[in-house]
Amino acid sequence: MELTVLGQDASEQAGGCSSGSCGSSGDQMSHLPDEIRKKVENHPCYSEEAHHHFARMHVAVAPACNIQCHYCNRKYDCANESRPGVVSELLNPDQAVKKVMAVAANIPQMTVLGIAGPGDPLANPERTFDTFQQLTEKAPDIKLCVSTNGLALPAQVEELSKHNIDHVTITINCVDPEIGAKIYPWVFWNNRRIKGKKGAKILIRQQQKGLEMLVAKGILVKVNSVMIPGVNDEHLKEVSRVVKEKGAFLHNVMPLIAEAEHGTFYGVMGQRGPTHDELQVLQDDCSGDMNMMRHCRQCRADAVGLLGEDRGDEFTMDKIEDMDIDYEAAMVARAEVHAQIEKEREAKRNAPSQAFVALADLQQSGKKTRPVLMAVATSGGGVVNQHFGHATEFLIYEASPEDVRFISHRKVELYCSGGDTCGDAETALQKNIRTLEGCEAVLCSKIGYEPWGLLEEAGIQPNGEHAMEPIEDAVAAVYKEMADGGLLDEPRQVVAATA
Ligand code: CLF
Ligand code: SF4
Repeated sequence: MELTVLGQDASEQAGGCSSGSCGSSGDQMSHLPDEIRKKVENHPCYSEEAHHHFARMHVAVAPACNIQCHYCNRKYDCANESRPGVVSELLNPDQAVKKVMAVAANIPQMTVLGIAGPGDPLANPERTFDTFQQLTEKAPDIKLCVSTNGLALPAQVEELSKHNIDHVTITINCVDPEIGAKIYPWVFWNNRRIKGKKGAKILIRQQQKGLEMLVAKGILVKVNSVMIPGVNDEHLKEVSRVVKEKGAFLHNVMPLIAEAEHGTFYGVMGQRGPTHDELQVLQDDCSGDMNMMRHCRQCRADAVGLLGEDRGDEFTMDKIEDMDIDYEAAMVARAEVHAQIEKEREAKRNAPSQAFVALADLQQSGKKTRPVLMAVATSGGGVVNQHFGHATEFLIYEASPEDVRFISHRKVELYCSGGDTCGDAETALQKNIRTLEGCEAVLCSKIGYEPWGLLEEAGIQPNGEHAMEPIEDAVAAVYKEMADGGLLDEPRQVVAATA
């Protein structure tokens, strides 16, 4: 059997990277031309491996929008990048630049500034480009990124390229106007509101044209698609094929989030979002055609920090006013931190992969074992380093005899504030355990007695033995332990999750 670790040939992997499984991560970038690799290697969205190390921030400078999506009610941030139901404080470009400088000085891992709302950035070109212009001059080490619905994109491609923007996300939910009419009730085009299929046709045409123009300019394009069961789920495979053919670099299929309390059309009409399994199946189907992003956190339009964490509260405008920022000194410190991170990543790439060794042993033993999902608590760095009770999300990995691959993340509620209270908030804890349904092990740095017991009751084995180890190595080691213990010879006995 051919052995792959993280989707690579064993021959590539021996002595290679042990991190990341996203189509764009780690050594999977080794086939890319240098110029493109440089653009993605420190971008937390374009590289799954980089998202363990580098942070992004958004500034909410773009209030208006030029289309209507059925998953948006405009009270909140643009749901093409954000979870619906969160609202960002609108900033003017000067405030936004001040905020970026403050965050860059305090979070040296922040490498990317994105504009993703709260409306559509290209429907607000003056505010968006004023912000980019100022940042190009004042913080040249920060990569600039923008996310758009695509309607105004062709008209702005030239301007985007002048501002040195290397990364553009277009949300493309369909390439068929029939389907588009079920997602977009109208678009605002040439000073008129154009409804239904006709409007969707214009939007699709603009998106496709914009994609082609960006690719022709050498700008990397990520395509976001919102998976809407019964509306565009099957069709997204076709979308993936088309956008790949046109040169998109990465496809990010995100789940629809529709709740009645958000007041969106879909929410009120009871349109459901996909289950974890449905999303994973579609992502796997689309990944045959192109690189898939599986680590998107659907961040808000003013998100700050590593993906999955939100440090926005530390950088409100009133707090920033009191900060004394020396950006030149900060640039030096940022460069040092980046060099240190790069050193660690390089060491990791060059270290023999323990994951590879564990799986190779398993294969040599000839045992037939089934794939297993495991949840991992991490606060960054690509290692298992978080207390079970301090996790607000778990990364989900699938281990099999062939590879260890990143699948998704699942959000949970913080139920433990530390110390002796760990495990007191039973209801939240039980809910979190239900969220981990389907997983057979959870890897963390530490865990209290009570959650340990409840996890075991739910058929999920807690494991704190691999603290500070690289995630893939730890997952592979636990998989091998399970296999050696004979736990993977039979199909899994499903245990009802704690109610
Ligand atoms: Fe922001 Fe988007 Fe740029 Fe990333 S987010 S504009 S590409 S810097 Fe990233 Fe957040 Fe997902 Fe967006 S995790 S919502 S994909
Ligand atoms: Fe809302 Fe974004 Fe759609 Fe505009 S593009 S309607 S802001 S989700």
